[in-house]
Amino acid sequence: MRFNIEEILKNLENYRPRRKGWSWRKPAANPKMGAFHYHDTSEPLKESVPLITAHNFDNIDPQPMPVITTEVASGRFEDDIRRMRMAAHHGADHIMVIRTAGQSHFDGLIEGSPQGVGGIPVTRKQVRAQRKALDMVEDEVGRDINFHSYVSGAAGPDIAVMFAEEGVNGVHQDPQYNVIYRNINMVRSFVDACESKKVIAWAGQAQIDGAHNANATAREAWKVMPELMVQHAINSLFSHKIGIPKENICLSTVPPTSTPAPSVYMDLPYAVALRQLFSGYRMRAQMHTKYIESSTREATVTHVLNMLISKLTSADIQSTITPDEGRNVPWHIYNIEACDTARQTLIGLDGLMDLVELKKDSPLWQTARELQERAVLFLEEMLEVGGYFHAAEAGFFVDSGCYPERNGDGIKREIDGGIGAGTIVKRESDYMAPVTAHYGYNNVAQYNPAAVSDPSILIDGCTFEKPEKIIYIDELDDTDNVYERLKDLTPYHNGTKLRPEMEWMADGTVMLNLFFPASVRVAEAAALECARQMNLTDCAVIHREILHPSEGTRIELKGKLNIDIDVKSLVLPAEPDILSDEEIRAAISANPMTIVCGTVGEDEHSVGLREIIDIKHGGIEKYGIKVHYLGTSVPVEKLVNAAIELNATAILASVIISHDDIHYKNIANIDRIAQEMGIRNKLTFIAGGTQISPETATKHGADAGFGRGTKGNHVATFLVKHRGAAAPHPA
Ligand code: Z98
Repeated sequence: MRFNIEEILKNLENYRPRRKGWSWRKPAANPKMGAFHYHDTSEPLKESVPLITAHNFDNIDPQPMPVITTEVASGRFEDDIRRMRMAAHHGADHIMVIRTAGQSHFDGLIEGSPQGVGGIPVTRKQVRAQRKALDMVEDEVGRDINFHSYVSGAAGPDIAVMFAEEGVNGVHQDPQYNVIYRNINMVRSFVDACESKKVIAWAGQAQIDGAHNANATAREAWKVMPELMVQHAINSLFSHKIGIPKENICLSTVPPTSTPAPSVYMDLPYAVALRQLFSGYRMRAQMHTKYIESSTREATVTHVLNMLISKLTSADIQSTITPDEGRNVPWHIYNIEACDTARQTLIGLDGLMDLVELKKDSPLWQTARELQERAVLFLEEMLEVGGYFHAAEAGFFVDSGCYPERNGDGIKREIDGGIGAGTIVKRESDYMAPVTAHYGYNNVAQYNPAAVSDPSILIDGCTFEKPEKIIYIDELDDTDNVYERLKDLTPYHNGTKLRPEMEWMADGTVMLNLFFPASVRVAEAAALECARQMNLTDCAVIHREILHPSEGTRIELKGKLNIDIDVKSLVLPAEPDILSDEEIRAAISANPMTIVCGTVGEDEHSVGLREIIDIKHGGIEKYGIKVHYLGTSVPVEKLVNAAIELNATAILASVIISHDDIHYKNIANIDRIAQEMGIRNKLTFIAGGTQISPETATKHGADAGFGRGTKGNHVATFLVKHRGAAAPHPA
């Protein structure tokens, strides 16, 4: 059953999260699944969509140990809910909601669910609706789903409080992100971070830092390895000192480089150095994004190499980023593909470290040591210049030299500059705030000594203890709200109408893959013209790739197909009735079967028949059927005689040549001769060939006819069923 979005939106004002805090996966109690023994798997899901190849393996769906993240970035929360559910069934248990508005620029909490013009912020309403939906998803998959967004910007502490109230389980929080990337005043950012981190600690949330952004911003990403460690160090120790337990502090680590660089040779020593320096903290591994462009193939390899590093070292959370960040196509399919890439790779690498070890006498350790030394020197120089604020002012960060080299191109921020400069005032000596999870001194003892450890008793509990005190504000805008967005979509939501979709219900978006023997510019123009002639609107090229400068270019294009399919009007072809391989094998083993076959008349085309027979391509031999292949141009009498001699169950006649209807005439001949010989009712007679229509073949006397697209299992299923039916042929 589909989720009913309107039902989820009902009564949101009274929704309360049913749990708080982060959940890690539990190791599998049973290391066996199907035919296999696993080494580092977690508890399986109650309901899931296994990997596409799983049908060959009893549909098992082993789950790796790291929490798997998917980034949901379409912005429309009502559509993201459906994506979250799909992702959870593909193994994601960490749903990160990307705000599409650059929310760090807002100086307060936004209410309702506005889309605005500059993107979509995260609001209480959407957090509530999504957390409520995720409760339902948790029940389906039988695993906790961690919900996550960002505590950054000038409104960071407001957001932190709202997230703690609403049961958000994980957050990014790193004041360095504000300073470097959003130019928010550094003093304000660190003071705000103290408040936010207290709240994060209270809510039991996992915290991810922002160091990876340096890697994604630096001119040459691999040069900032020492700085990345410094950024991790600043945020990790700061957070721990404020009260977040180490096991909830996650370093956001990204392999510093990408191929065609010798990436593992460079990334592995970095990964080792980081894990040595920060033992006790958690690793959130994310693929490198700076060099991701628009090829899903390329991004997938980057992702897989990232997971190789994770396996060779460690990862507590494995992120999966789709190429969205490079080309703004935040589509359902890419979330699901990336979750599957993670599941497939991590399970594929199960037990790796039981088999291999990192070579002791290799450059690995030396390079790791050197990186650590560079990071320590960086910290020492920060102390020399007067601490973080002065270092940030002097442009220490995101400099493209590998410290201690400097290129002088670091991002410089002024201690007194940026958004919110001058807004920090010293607390009065009798400052008092009757709230839970508050940083710094708080003169509550004068009112009630018990309030020292629990200040909110002074107001009979704050919103953390008394959620009924939260003021829930619904949509404020009459035209820009979820109900308006849902209005015309009922037939799509209830499944009576269909329109193709990539991110939002019935958005009409489709993707075309085209190849032209032309240069990029010509291919692009040709692709757009094709799309126009296919009646697509809003077309844009989303990926271009030269396969050869003069032989051709591949183009991926998106567009909108504004047509509706009335589901009732669809004519669904009957499902082919195919037995499973196991069922066919069991039937043949219980009752062995011999068949004779050949191409008949003057027909030399044997390839199709061989494909139906040969084990190599899944032919009927693989089920244990004994096949006597009589060759090509076999006279029809010979086929029938061979069937009698070998006491065969069936004749398979391949008839390709069709002029003068010779193929059907030969079918009729085989039927007639078999009847004359008195064996027709004991035989199964199948005719096959590219020009064969099943109906005409049976009209001419065959028991079945198989045309184009036939596979061994189709024929084997018929053989088993027809023998089982054993209805005597009318003489
Ligand atoms: C990730 N792919 O880390 P705005 N704070 C930190 C961030 O890293 C980010 C924000 C805030 C990345 C996702 N990260 C991008 C430390 C963003 C976001 O104001 O919404 O842009 O803040 O998973």
